[in-house]
Amino acid sequence: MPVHCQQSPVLAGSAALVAMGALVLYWAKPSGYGKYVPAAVCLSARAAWFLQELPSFAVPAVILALQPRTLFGSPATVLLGLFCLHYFHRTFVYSFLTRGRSFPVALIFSSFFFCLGNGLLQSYYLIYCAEYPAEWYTDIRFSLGLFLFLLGMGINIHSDYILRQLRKPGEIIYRIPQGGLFTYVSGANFLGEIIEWIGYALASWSLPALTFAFFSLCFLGLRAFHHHRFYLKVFEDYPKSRKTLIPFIF
Ligand code: NDX
Repeated sequence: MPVHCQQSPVLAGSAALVAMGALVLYWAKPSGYGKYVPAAVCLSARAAWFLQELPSFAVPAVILALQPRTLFGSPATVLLGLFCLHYFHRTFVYSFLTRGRSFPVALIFSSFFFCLGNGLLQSYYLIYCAEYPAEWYTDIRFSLGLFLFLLGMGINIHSDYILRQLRKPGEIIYRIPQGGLFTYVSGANFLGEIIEWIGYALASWSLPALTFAFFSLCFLGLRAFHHHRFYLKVFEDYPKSRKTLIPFIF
């Protein structure tokens, strides 16, 4: 373990992600935005997604920029760069394309601090604690993890695109998603993101990444369950063969 790595914040941050994931499942309530938005003070979806996801991009991007050029190309900087890539898309592309409904201001604050904390945790661990052998890029954990990360990101972006095409600009209506992995599951975009963060945890072989994958599985898995239940309730002709999150299984 490098000399300037403090174990305690890494363990505390990872434990917090596990606790939040468990809390999400224990409460098992629909997350109060999108289909389940309560009557609350809201901000437009574009502004909300930009503001709440920004820390997950800005924190690792600044930490990477402060690293000596000699460090660029090391597994830690490449892995942190992948994290930045995901959140660059979520912050500057997804948020400006979304046709979602307004987002509760209270949730934006908790999301902002969630993304700030997760950005700090993943960045701190990779830059100040992680150690990788010289042959890490040829290790099966890195190559399989990178493949899953990119596969999951592709599924996630494609599925979110399908959802966006269900509405004309300004519409706030729900229709049955068709095509892509929505042929098999109601939470295709969530399945993509879960695969992505499982791949990231494999490629970085780190506790913080593993616990973020666990949190995403809990939060998005439950959200897929609520979406599937919503669709079955609202659409009589919802495809009966379609599963919630895992094709042909669940
Ligand atoms: N944001 C991650 N909990 C969350 C914000 C809320 O990125 O304190 C987790 C994220 C945060 C949450 C975040 C963490 C936990 C928090 C919570 C707030 C409170 C909570 C902090 C940070 C908390 C405790 C106390 C336990 C700690 O109108 P609309 O918006 O529904 O329209 C939707 C549209 N759409 C349709 N349109 C037409 N017809 C249909 N049938 C449609 N179905 C959907 O598509 C949207 O515009 C769009 C996508 O909607 P949806 O519901 O499918 O996805 P959504 O949940 O909005 O996520 C969007 C993307 C998606 O790719 C997903 O994978 C990713 O963001 N995401 C989302 C949530 C968390 C996350 C990733 C992650 O954990 N990795």
